[in-house]
Amino acid sequence: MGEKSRSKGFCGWFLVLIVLAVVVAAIVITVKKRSDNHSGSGKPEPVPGPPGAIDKKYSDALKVAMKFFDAQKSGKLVNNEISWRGDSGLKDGSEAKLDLSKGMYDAGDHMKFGFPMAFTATVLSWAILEYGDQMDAVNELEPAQDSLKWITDYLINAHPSENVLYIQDLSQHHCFFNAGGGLIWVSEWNCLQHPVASAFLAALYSDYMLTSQTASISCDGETYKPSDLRKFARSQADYVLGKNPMKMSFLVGYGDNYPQFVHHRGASIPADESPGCTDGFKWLDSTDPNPNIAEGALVGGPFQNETYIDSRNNSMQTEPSTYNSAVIVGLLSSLVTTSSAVKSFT
Ligand SMILES: *[C@@H]1O[C@H](CO)[C@@H](O)[C@H](O)[C@H]1NC(C)=O
Ligand SMILES: *[C@@H]1O[C@H](CO)[C@@H](O)[C@H](O)[C@H]1NC(C)=O
Ligand SMILES: CC(=O)N[C@H]1CO[C@H](CO)[C@@H](O)[C@@H]1O
Repeated sequence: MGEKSRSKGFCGWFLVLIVLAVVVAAIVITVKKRSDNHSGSGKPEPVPGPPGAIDKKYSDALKVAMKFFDAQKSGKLVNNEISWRGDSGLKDGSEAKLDLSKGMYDAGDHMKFGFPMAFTATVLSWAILEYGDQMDAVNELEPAQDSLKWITDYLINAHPSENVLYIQDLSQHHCFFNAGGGLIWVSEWNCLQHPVASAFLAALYSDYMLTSQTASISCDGETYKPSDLRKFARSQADYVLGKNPMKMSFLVGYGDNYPQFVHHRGASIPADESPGCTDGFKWLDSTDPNPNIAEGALVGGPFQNETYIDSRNNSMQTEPSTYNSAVIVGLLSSLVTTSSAVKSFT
């Protein structure tokens, strides 16, 4: 307690707010940059240059993370490579005479929430816009674009006419903060969404600083260089991938030790079963690990005291989501090679 932890908490919040503010700036700059070129203003663009050397750790993790989108697809699956997934939601929207069969289930249940899906599409498209070349360098650009289209196909159909949008809202979970050790920690429920999103934005901001040749920024009396922001981004990614007191990777399928009791209907029910809606609780309550691996799932993550209870009924820690996947894909794309901007300006 006392001054120190409070000011730490403040600085953490401040950092989160700064990186969030950058979202708006980055979108404006990116859009402007594109339209400037199209209008032929003749202003020189920052040259992104070729992606640098590939970092195997982040490249492997990116390949794993990208797979979760496939596990979440609704509708008639195309080139499905997941043995335990099949077609679903084929009649969605039929009551309204709309084809809402595509889109993605947002988390462990069979729910297609509009706002999380829109968030996922926004972050994913943003990551592609910023780091598409990095994704391409490790053959992950096409899968990313394919997943994005799977969502936008749904969203476009869900918006059949002006002022009409078929959506479902998601209630907010309570959040609190206490800036803690290595991991930025904001909320007990799905805690990893915050550090991973902050890390993605920090990596991006670091690249923008390099591109605009900004030497440093100040936060709460501290000065941060682009390399500091990138270091922070890496620290959060490394924590998620296993560099933590639990020695656990929170990205399912990455590393040797990852969650086995992911709160995920498809992963916890044997593929040859076809239970009714509420029959699934039989498997939820089972003490056996999931029969199917929800590869690429980024689970909710640890408590503030750095413990993780790997239990299917513990959804605040063990449930993955597509919006988690969008931010981890963004973060890993930014780290997958040494930033091209770094090369250009050092
Ligand atoms: C860690 O925190 C959780 C959630 O606050 C709590 O339930 C659990 O008992 C704590 N574990 C330890 C070892 O302190
Ligand atoms: C959740 O599961 C764990 C172990 O699988 C069990 O010990 C605990 O009692 C369960 N809690 C609830 C609320 O069902
Ligand atoms: C990236 C991009 O679109 N570059 C274009 C910008 O505009 C010039 C001149 O119109 C084109 O030659 C570039 O290909």
